[in-house]
Amino acid sequence: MSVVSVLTPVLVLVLCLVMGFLALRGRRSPTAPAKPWVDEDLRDDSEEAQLREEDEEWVEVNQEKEVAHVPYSPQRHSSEQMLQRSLNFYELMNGRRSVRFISPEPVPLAVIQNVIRAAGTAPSGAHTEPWTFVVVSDPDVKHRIRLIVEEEEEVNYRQRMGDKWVSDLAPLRTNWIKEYLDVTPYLILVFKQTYGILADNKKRTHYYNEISVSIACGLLLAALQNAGLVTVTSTPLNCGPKLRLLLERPLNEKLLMLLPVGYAAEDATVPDLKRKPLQDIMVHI
Ligand code: IYR
Repeated sequence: MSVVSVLTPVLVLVLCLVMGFLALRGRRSPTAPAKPWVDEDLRDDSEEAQLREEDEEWVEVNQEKEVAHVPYSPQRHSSEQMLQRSLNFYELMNGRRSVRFISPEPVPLAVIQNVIRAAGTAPSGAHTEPWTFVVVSDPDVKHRIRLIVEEEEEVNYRQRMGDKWVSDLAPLRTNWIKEYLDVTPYLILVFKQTYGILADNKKRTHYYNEISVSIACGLLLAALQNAGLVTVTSTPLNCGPKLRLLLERPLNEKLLMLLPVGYAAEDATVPDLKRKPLQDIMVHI
């Protein structure tokens, strides 16, 4: 028997072992995507865009509505008043912090309705107002949301986010356990509507829907701060489809943000972060 034929089974075995090892390693640490923070569910649906061409179900945004243009003269202030008002508003907003320790103390629903009214004043592409704010106070639904979010976030922290992201977050002391989802009086789940559905079931394009809803979220945060309430802008990666199903939202709605809302807990703490000074964020030309 030649040396080669004696060695062949050994070589095959070694080859199998190496391939098996590589396969297992690949499964344990899947290659991290280039941008792990991009939620697949939030991507603009390219299939939908292609269908749009042939689909006769779509209508022009303001097809049937003749919109009148009316005079508009907003209130003006003297320079001194403007200076004072802008400083007051800056100071109010500078006191805003992302808070993860929220009190269970009840908050009047009318306040939540008003902050959502304020969010709904945001500008939007072609005035399509592509937002839905789902307010949850039912303890059972809040708990189910918590279970969905914690299950996904554990996978996010352990696998999807990767070491660099997790270590970048270390100063914030966050993890996948989200007690605030059970505790806070309200959860506001902000959905972007990727397209509109009219009463006759025709669809209409929601231009810049993610930017529009993000602006609305900014106003919502300012309105909460103004009311003396706190929140944390959570964006639970990969939870969108399950939460959409749980909350019985239609397919054109994608979860952009989940905001637990209430008073700050008495023993709440926040990381001692500093904001960039004006000269680092403003360029005057
Ligand atoms: N969504 C996770 C992780 C997280 C990500 C960023 I970027 C933060 O600024 C904070 C947390 C979580 O909510 O824990």
